[in-house]
Amino acid sequence: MKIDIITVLPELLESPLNHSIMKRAQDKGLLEVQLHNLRDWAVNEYGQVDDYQYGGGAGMVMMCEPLAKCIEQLQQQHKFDEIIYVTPDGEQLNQSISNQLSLKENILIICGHYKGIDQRIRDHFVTREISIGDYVLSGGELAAAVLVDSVGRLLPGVLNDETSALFDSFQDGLLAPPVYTRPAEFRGWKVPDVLLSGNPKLVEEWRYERSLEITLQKRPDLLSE
Ligand code: 6GU
Repeated sequence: MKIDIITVLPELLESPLNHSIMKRAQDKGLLEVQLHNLRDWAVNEYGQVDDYQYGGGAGMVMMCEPLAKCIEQLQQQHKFDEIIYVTPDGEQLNQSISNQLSLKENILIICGHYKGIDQRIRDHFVTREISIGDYVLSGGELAAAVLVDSVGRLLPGVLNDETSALFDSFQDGLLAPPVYTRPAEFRGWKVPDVLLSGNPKLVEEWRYERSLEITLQKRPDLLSE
């Protein structure tokens, strides 16, 4: 899978996308992420990519021309399955959306800043708008990093048995069960006996029951969907 990202702050994305599992995905050739600095398509020598909004009001808006030119240049390299604008007024990201996106070949993500991007880019290029939750970030970069991480880790071969996505919270509509590691007793706090039983069937049953219990307790909305 290839993900292109248009941003005015590539530095904000470099670190999160080049460590741990995202790094492994790219090293293995399963995921390619390419950052594009929108200032390379600026309208003048000062690197301008934003301007005041029509109708007045505080805050700058990212201009059509740099975005359109950048997008069109990237479109000459390949057709995008989705052109995603990350924005607080988009549909809220969830595991099901990440699963869907993980099946795509080429995705373009546009990160907004200031008051956002000119509506005409949304109307004429963007195919999907995604938010990562009901709060406002200073720009789309951190949201894009979240999106790429949640999608990238689902690509076949990225995770191994130990990190398998199959047992993640949400993957089966339930929250994950509690986990424990050595020692079996710490300050008198014991690991549940069943996990030491060596009986995989009992362990699996216990985990499923804990998952149900925890989901009912913390996120009953997940069970009624
Ligand atoms: Cl995608 N962008 C910004 N700026 N803020 C957000 C968001 C996105 N999702 C939640 N808050």
